[in-house]
Amino acid sequence: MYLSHHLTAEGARWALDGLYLPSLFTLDLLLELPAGDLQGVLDNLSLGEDVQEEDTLLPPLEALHEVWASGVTYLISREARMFESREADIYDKVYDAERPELFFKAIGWRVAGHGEAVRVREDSRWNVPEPELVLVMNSRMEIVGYTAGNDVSSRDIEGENSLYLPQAKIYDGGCSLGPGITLAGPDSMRDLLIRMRILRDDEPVFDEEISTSRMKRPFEELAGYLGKELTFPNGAFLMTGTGLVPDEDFTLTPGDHVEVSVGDLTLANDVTR
Ligand code: DO4
Ligand code: MG
Repeated sequence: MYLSHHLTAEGARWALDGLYLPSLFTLDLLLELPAGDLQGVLDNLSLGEDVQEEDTLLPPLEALHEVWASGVTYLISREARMFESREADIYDKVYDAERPELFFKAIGWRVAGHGEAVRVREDSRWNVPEPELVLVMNSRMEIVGYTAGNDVSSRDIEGENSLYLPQAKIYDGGCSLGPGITLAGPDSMRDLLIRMRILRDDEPVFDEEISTSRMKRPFEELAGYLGKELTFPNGAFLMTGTGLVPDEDFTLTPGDHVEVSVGDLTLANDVTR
């Protein structure tokens, strides 16, 4: 089952497998439900007309959904951060620690969707896209789906001082998600291919892939830590970390085009100032 979010003449509407759901349907309400009830509830909703080509695709979340992120969940992310940072050992420690790294990334209204622009910070000279599997969780922190995400990051700001992490990670145009949500349980996500392509002047300058099976921590552990002392009555999104890092001499530049594929979902964004 695939959920997509669109701007229609009557306002924002969700669609299931390409057919519009009732206009009162919200993701907020769906994610209040236990995982075991989702399929039954969706099966009983009456589906309307086909999504129209002129209906703009919106990011697959609502204004007040929170997007969180985990970090240093793949070996390559640990190594890249140890290279860029003056405090290399913190990345080494968190990779092996019982408690994962979790940080706030974006509120729903600030997230860019498929086809919208992402940005690099003007006060940063070294930036990268981070292609990530993004878990969709309900109010009980059960994993009920996934989407693709780009955790655009400033490597020099984070590298200068790890206390600058929020500035390296949270800014206008620093997060994209999409195109839609594949509703599925966590077992279907354990060996998904994540691919990132970066095009500059229509030529690929980066094209690599990795499987989610290379992730150090189980998804349930990340979701469990996020929900330990935080409640999300309408669900939450969790980026699960990057396993693909361009070489040190690469920086993302306005004009670049980034494609992040997770399984059969592809999120594409141009980079602007
Ligand atoms: O520790 C900083 C952030 C790590 C991150 O975003 C990642 O590994 O994807
Ligand atoms: Mg990341």
